[in-house]
Amino acid sequence: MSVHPPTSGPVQLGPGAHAVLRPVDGAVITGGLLYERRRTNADVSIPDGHTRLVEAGNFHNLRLAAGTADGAYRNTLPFLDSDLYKWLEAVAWLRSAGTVPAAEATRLDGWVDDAVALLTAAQQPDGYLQSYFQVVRPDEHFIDLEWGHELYCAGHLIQAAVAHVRATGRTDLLAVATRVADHIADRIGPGFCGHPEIETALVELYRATGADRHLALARQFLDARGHRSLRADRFGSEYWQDHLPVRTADAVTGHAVRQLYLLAGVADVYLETGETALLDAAERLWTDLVTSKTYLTGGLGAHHTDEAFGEAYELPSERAYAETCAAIASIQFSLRMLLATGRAKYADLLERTLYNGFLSGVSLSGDHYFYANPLRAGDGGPARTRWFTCACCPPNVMRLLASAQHYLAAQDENGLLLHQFVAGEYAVSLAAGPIALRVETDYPWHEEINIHIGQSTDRPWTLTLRVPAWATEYRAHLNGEPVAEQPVDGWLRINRRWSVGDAVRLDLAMPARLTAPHPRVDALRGSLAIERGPLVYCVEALDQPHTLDDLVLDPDAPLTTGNRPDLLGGSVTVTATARVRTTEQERWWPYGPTPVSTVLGKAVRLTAVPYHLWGNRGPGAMRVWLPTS
Ligand code: FUB
Ligand code: ZN
Repeated sequence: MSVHPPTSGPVQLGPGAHAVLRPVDGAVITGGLLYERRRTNADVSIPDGHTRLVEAGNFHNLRLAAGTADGAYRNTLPFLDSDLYKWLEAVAWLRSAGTVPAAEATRLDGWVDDAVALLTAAQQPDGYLQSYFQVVRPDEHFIDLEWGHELYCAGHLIQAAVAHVRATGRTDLLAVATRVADHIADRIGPGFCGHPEIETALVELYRATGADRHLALARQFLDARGHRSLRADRFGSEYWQDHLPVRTADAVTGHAVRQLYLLAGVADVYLETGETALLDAAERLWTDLVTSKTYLTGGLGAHHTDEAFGEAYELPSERAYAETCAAIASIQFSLRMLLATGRAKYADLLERTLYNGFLSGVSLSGDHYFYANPLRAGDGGPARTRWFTCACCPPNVMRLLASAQHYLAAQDENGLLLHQFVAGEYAVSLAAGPIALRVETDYPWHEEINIHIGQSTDRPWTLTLRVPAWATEYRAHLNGEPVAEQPVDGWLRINRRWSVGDAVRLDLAMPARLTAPHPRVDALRGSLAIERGPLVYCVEALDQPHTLDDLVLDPDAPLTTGNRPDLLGGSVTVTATARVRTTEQERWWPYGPTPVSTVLGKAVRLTAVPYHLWGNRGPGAMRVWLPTS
């Protein structure tokens, strides 16, 4: 078995980090669903992203800032630079995986070199860098902290630069980002950004450079926030989480992406400082998030107007916002919490979000996107979009997919944990010595996961496997014999002196199942959803023989699964039974003292497809939650 050289990813914890788990660098994805989506990301999304950035004016705007182009600033949003930064980060993670063919690598590296040169030229001598404020509002630096996104852009630049140095060893972009960070530290005073993001980024800068001042600045921003010092403006202080200090807040509020990036920063600062008040806050807010403000898909954000969380249990399907960026931010937060605490529930949410509310954000073809990810759509819509005027989501998808191998496994002093099940090769250096294993699986489509030990040491170590919360039945075997150990808090731990050739097989039974909503979710009363394994299913109108809105699920009829290699790039469908409802519509006004009488007609087959695949065959009606009466 070949052991690939370690590659470096996000969240490279500092040596004194307060982490129960540490990330595993030596992970290489070799097959399966994520492999396919990452290949499309590399072959289509990232190159196409460059074209879109050129077309949208992102490079032009920076050339204006550098004084090497003429014309008007493109777009009215102040944060266009961040789209380029996320794309640069994606290229860095992609290149660090070492899987790009030589000619394509040369093309990508050329684009990156040009972008780094452009950013270097655009940066002011004092370190300031944000094309919008340099070109459009040159006298207003750090004045509009609410909407200006100056620190948000700096955060994405820093993350790109850290990825770049980890991937290439080159420090040119890191030098630009460090000058930006230092300029902000000089100029910002007691201020902070209306859109969190720089906090998590500064901790990464600290990890990459070892310079304490970056960690201190991240903590300074956490301390400053929460005293209503930003203008309340039209959405109130809760919108930017400035109504309460994060250490005392007990509910997630406001703009979902802002809240989740902030929480990723909180977890990061905890990881590097060990301040327990921050961990307590992160755990408390995570609990509020999952108890009453998360969609079944892991999606976050119930309001379109302010891209924000609703009240507790306000989770309407059709107008769910569930922005793709919010799912990504949630995955980033979950990873940090998993490392900080070692608790399996964070890996459970990470999985749910990854395979549902995140993957739905990009088309199978890799060049069309959903910005919002509703759980219900009416006839005719929505269609996936090539790029957006506010294009935060597409390059965010690219950077997450390009770094996905770093979201699968972790290590502690005793051994290796697989918290996600993805075919691949995993190598790590333990105190006991270097070890390596290979995972063969077609998860999440199928239940069987096989793990082969390819390298071990004379000393015992622990292989830990997550038994997901959804898996009510599982079987584990070691070299063909049932494993005696039982899972504890979601982890099945097998400690022994492992030999090369040892094989573990884990079967996570995946019968299709019906899921009921919390009774407080008004919008879902009387409905059920179909799930199988970690996948949420939906029904799309084009698979049904009748109008979607007139199909009533029969909850007592069996669910059957079917392998469909021909459908949507290869998928597993679930078939349920529905009755066709006909309505005796005798009155023109749909309300009255008694319900409009309806009749349930013949039984028909209802075909459900994985939610993340919906909207790949043109716009049309779709439902996750199915009425049962
Ligand atoms: O404000 C920057 C990004 O634009 C946010 O994260 C998204 O929600 C979108 O509003
Ligand atoms: Zn977005």
